[in-house]
Amino acid sequence: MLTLYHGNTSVCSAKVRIGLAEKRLEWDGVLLNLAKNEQNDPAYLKLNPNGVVPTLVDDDLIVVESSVILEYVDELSAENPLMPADRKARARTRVWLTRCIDIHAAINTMTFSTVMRQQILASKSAEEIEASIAKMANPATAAKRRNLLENGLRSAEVMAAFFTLRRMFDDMQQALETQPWLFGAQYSLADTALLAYVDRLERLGMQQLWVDRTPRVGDWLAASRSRPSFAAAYDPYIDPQADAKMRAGGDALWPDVKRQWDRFIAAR
Ligand SMILES: N[C@@H](CCC(=O)N[C@@H](CS)C(=O)NCC(=O)O)C(=O)O
Repeated sequence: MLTLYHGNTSVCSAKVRIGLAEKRLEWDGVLLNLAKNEQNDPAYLKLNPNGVVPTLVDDDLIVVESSVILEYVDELSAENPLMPADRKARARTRVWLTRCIDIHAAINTMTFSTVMRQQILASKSAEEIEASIAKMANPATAAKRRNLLENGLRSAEVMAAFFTLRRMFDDMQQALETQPWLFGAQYSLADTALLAYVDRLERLGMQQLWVDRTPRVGDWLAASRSRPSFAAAYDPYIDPQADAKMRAGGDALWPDVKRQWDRFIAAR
């Protein structure tokens, strides 16, 4: 039996849950409370030394990195294949899967420089914040979190995130101009891999990032969300109140995000 260590609202956990649902595979879940830092408990760090979710365990095999997990999950059965059959499309899919490392970092930046930053600063003292950051296993992740909480949208991380996201939107738009999914008529691994990231941006109230320049991204998001795999991956895990709070926080911060985005686009 597969065991997935995951988090309710974690984007890369949702990404794997979507893949498991698309493949219609049985799995056991171990939910970690990220706000309580359970991802940095010594027992979990033995599975995932970076102190992050998701982690998939299949008997004696431990798989980390959500894109690697997705590809592994796809290979577990020949039914409902997500990897395209065409060799070039497979190579292009793997490029998207590799880009997901940067894309995840960009989504983390947009989350913790805006809504999560506000929620954390409003609910925790400086000492509590520092104690929580000090528990993070990976010093690079801890330094980034400290930077985002200190600087918000002024952080240089935000421009790096915009660079990654603009490329993602542009490449998605180009692919989706002539076809419903990234690799044609068939929903595939690349669609599965990107959905949770674009979904998070929408929950952060940032849909205007694509509405004018790359509108096919919005159509693709709506079509992806209408698949049963999306409901399976999200409905049991999303707290509607927390979700509404995230959207309201994002809407309030949108003018600040837009100002930075416009500055970024103008400089290109
Ligand atoms: N590149 C990794 C990123 C994993 C990651 O950063 N996961 C986040 C949740 S989406 C996490 O566990 N964060 C814990 C923390 O920030 O302390 C992957 O795709 O699996």
